[in-house]
Amino acid sequence: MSEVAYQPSMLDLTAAAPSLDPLGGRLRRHELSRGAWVDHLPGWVNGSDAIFDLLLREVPWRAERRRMYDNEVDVPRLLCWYGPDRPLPHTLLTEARTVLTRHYAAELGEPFVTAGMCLYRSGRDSVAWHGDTHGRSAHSDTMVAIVSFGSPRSLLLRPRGGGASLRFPLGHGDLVVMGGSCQRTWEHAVPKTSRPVGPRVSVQFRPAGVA
Ligand SMILES: O=C(O)CCC(=O)C(=O)O
Repeated sequence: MSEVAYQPSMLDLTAAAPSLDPLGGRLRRHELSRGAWVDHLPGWVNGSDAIFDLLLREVPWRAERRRMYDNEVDVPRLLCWYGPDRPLPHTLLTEARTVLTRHYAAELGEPFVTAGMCLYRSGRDSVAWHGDTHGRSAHSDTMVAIVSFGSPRSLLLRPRGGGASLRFPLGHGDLVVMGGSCQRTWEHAVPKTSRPVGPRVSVQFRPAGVA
């Protein structure tokens, strides 16, 4: 983690205990094509510094490798998976999952249960274009809710099969929810950047059987 240069007080100067803004009212829905949508709420989490600091220090981040043609390459970010029974590293994340489950209950019809975490150490870390199509999301509508901490990065979305991409800025404490058919009919990516950015942690809440 030598690339992780992080100064907590530079990001969120509210020293208050972490808290969540109400979701009602400010959450803005962007309807995409083919039954996909994205909800976006900048600054959902207040006091994000404490959470970000804890995530950087306490999450047992793991480097992974993946096959690419005939080679094995490093996955360009660190990862950690919290299954349904694994306690989350900060109570505010548990609260966030409960609030999201309650807010989307009528539309989603099931709780958010897992939390995938990614650490982008610098602008060289990224995730390539993909949809979360392992499991039920390959054929059914679902939701993936992302809470972002640390340096701002862009989440890009583009329709599968081609089309203009959309950019959602993901800043410290921001919420993005990809819903409807988004995982099967659109793809998303966090591209590398040559800007000198610090670390970013993404926390993705998903229902059971969606990955
Ligand atoms: O960094 C993010 O917020 C997106 C992560 C993502 O797309 C994934 O892990 O599947």
